[in-house]
Amino acid sequence: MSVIERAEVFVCSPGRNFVTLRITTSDGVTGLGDATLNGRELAVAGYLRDHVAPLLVGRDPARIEDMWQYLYRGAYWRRGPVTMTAIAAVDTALWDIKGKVAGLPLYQLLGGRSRDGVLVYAHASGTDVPALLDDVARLRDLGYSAIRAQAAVPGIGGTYGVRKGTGAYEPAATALPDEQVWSTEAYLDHAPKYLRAVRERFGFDFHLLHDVHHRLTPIEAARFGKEVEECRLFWMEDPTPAEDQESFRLIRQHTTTPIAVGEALSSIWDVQRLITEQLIDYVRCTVVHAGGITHLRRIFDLAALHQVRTGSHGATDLSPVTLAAAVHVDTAVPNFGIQEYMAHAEVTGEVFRSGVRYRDGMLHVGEQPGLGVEFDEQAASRFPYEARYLPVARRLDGSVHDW
Ligand code: GCO
Ligand code: MG
Repeated sequence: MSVIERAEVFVCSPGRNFVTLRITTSDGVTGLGDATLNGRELAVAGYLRDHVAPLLVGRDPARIEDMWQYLYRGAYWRRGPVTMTAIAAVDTALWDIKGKVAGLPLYQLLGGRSRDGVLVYAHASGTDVPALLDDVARLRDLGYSAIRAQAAVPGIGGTYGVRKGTGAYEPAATALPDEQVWSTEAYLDHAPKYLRAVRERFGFDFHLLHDVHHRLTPIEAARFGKEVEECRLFWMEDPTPAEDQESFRLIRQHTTTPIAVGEALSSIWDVQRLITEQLIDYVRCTVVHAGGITHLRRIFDLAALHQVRTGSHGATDLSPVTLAAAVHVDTAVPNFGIQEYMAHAEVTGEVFRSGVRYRDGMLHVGEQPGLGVEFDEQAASRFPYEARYLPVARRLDGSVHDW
């Protein structure tokens, strides 16, 4: 019987930090898992190296479900982003191995194709409204039929989610957390205007999305959702923090603007009520932060029962390993909605070679066995870890705001 021989953790920074787990079996088959938790990378690397890798050696790599239960129940300490990201990395690597052993791409192991391609949304942003409109035009020319729009809010300096100049969108850019200013009043005044400007200029023949980044209270989010109904958004994302799932009921009572939540949530229990009580329309959990393919499928199956569709997180702080795994899952599940897509920096491709391809507004998985991603350890060693943090938001009076 083939057994797990090695589990190695690599932390590298080709363009941004990534934590990668590589499991090798006694037959010489390798599997990859992403373990990147933006701004807390080394916590997961340590969890894997110190507390998980020693438990894997000698075990059967084919028993994926059992391994998941062993790591989740066995730890005693349940849930939480660090634990769930570590479990996700092991789970993803084992699915990769299973695919390679079977000689099949991952989506085939998940039940085969439900669709020919995976609809993605791209990111338009602008430091002012004309710049945002130019960016939307650019993405439409590239063939995207779903576009997220974010513009800087006047009078409060840098706004999260808005690219500076022509640089890449980079959510974790500074060695210590940058402290940004936030004004709910200014945002609520400005955002509906630029979303309307996008629709006025380009019409309704494409999906328009917007990310609120957890910055509103439920009643503010209700007002915002109501005000932008005429823009017919595909979704408003993270309108309010989601620890209190019940708080979404208030938003729901006031608006038909669809709601998407889940990128910062890591287990089925974190979205259970949101899903079963139909308080959201899209669940944005993804492979890396929600316990891997095994657990994500459980979340998506629950969502399917309640007419909630998928909309997996896909920012560049998720490695190409996660993107590939997500696109395999997206290809297979019946209740797929949309996939976030933000192309990785070119230099990331020196370390991770992925079979995922963009074409005409969609992503496509390759037919390579498993995930179809290769990791170049030599190249990775040229890009050592660099401390990088997400910004912190403070209100005009200096107090910390929700995020
Ligand atoms: C998105 C996100 C990202 C996250 C980032 C956190 O919708 O893509 O909100 O910008 O904030 O991935 O690490
Ligand atoms: Mg988001």
